[in-house]
Amino acid sequence: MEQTFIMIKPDGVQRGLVGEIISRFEKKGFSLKGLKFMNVERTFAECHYADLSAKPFFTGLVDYIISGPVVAMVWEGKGVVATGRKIIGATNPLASEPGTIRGDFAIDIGRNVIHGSDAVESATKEIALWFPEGTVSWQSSLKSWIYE
Ligand code: IDP
Ligand code: MG
Repeated sequence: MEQTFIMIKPDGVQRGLVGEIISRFEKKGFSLKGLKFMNVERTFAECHYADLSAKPFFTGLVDYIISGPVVAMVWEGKGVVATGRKIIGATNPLASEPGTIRGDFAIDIGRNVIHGSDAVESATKEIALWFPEGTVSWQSSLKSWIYE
């Protein structure tokens, strides 16, 4: 089953959105497979965002991610990578639809509350980076009520 990496950024934590965000993924029917509350080192954040290292906002982005604790999660389910991105909304919250997490809770692109993997390949890389110890193996007893 497909998995994605979701991270509640420091602003999401500070603003008390952890429960709300987890709830949206849970209510959709996705399964939580990994969860950590942690501070990240600068070099770790640089590694996570390595693809953006040439961007002018890179240093500011890394400063933002290391500015406080984050919630790192792995969610599992059919189509969870693409649907997770839809639940999150567009990168710039001013363009995110109402009903999405960024559309409902954010304004600035540099304070957009949450990260989600953008493809199955990047999800695999990000899960390996953030959860080198592996994830939790379990099966929700609701599975047959969510999948036909
Ligand atoms: P994504 O988070 O929607 O996948 P990316 O393009 O991968 O968007 O950018 C990663 C993160 O970098 C964004 O979520 C946002 O926090 C930040 N970011 C992207 N573009 C800008 C910008 O133009 N100014 C400031 N921060 C940006
Ligand atoms: Mg991205």
